[in-house]
Amino acid sequence: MPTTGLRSPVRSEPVSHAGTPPLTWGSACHNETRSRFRKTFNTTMAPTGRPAPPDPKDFLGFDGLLDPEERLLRDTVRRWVADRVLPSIGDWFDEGILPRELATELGGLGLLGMHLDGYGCPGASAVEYGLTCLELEAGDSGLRSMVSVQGSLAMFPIREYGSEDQRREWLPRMATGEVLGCFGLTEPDSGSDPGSMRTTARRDGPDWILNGTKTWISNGSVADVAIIWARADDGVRGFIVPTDTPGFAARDIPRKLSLRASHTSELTLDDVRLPREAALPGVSSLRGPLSCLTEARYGIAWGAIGAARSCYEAALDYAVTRQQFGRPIGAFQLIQRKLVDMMVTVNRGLLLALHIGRMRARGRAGPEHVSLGKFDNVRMALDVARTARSVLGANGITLDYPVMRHMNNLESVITYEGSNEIQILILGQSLTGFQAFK
Ligand code: TGC
Ligand code: FAD
Repeated sequence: MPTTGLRSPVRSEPVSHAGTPPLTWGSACHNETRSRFRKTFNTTMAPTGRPAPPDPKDFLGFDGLLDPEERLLRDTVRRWVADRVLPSIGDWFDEGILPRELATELGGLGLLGMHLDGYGCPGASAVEYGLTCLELEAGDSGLRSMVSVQGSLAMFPIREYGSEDQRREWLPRMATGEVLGCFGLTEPDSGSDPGSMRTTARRDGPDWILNGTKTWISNGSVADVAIIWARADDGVRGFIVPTDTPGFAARDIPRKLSLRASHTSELTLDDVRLPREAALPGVSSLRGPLSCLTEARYGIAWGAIGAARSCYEAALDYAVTRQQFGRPIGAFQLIQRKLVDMMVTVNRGLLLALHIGRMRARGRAGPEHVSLGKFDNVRMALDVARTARSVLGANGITLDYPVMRHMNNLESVITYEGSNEIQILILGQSLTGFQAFK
């Protein structure tokens, strides 16, 4: 499993042309100038002849845009998902479970908190984190959720806003998967509008007392530690709450039709007493939890393509083998139209995610860029899943194929981490300057 540090920035200094006439496109028609141009910019002549036909499962040659370390990581995660998840995921979804030991295995692979630096975290690049989310979600959104919540929502706030003692105490054990975390922001009456939260944190001598209810919390009932956001006298504060603290309780939300291979829980905090050191010292406003969301939304922008890719590939494989009217259904124009739409959409989503990932690696992607990625890639993934479902006919509604499982999962993905309506409003505000939430 490769661990990579920060990449050196892409060359931005101007190319030196000392002693040579300025290079312009007009002059590039001269052979000598053209060869100097190619040398300077390290280009080659476009090869003549027909290139190899595209691979239906990598139409644009996306692999060629990745560096060897990125490909190695991607292949490692893809193989692990194929060996460890795909054979059982239908049953787990059916039974409404995700085995806890997967977290330890993911920790062993270095995938928990992978994009964080230090304290046992590998410091992977934004693209490496994204590719990992993609491959995990090609398995199931519940798996990617487990990793998103652990790395981006539970470990990130400790890394970003925690004290040195808090980082040392929690992060190394969370990176291995020994300790599993959850993130409690949403409440029964505060979903899209977390600023209206009612959970309170009041001081009592050297302690904090937390009261309130959090709901729809991924990993909630299996977590060892919860990051709880609560209203304190000086603003919204984050607290590190061991889940065995008296007054803390978690119960799974039953009868879900989506994200079934994931524990989604309601948390109650009834006079939960915590020492002063449980509060994250680095933030006391909504910026704290909202900044965590940017981290996790970024992973979803990639992850959703994994679900979409899995649906597209299932539909393609089905279309070339399933016979009706004496021919494979893939030979009919209407089915080809669906396959082409899905292929184009998946490829476009990949390029968007990679572009935002490269921007992020250079510190150039803000929350709005991440919202663009989450917004567009999740809606496209849901479209692909619905289309793929139709290609599979009746078989498409079973757990023998991944399609309807992904489709149902994506109904959660389009809602959590800020619904697509909220992403639209974030983007709308960015375009117009007008805030249209309230
Ligand atoms: P607003 O006044 O706009 O902002 C308050 C402060 O936060 C800052 N901020 C951000 N910082 C970093 N990243 C972002 N994305 C940020 N968005 C806002 C902002 O600059 C300000 O900072 P400061 O220093 O000036 O105080 O806040 P608002 O109350 O008007 O809300 C804006 C809105 C609607 C966009 C926000 O509330 C929102 O995003 N709502 C959606 C809620 C949401 O996404 N919840 C997700 C819960 S967690 C979850 O779903 C996990 S699923 C996990 C899984 O299984 O994968
Ligand atoms: P509401 O906010 O009530 O919204 C209902 C509808 O109204 C939505 O379509 C919404 O887009 C729309 N709407 C709301 N406001 C506006 C507006 N201003 N303009 C236009 N439309 C609007 N939360 C956590 O804190 N931690 C977790 O780990 C977590 N995991 C989750 C796992 C799952 C499986 C699910 C389904 C949810 C999870 N959530 C979690 C909660 C999730 O973040 C919320 O469901 C989400 O933020 C939306 O809140 P809500 O469901 O209360 O919907």
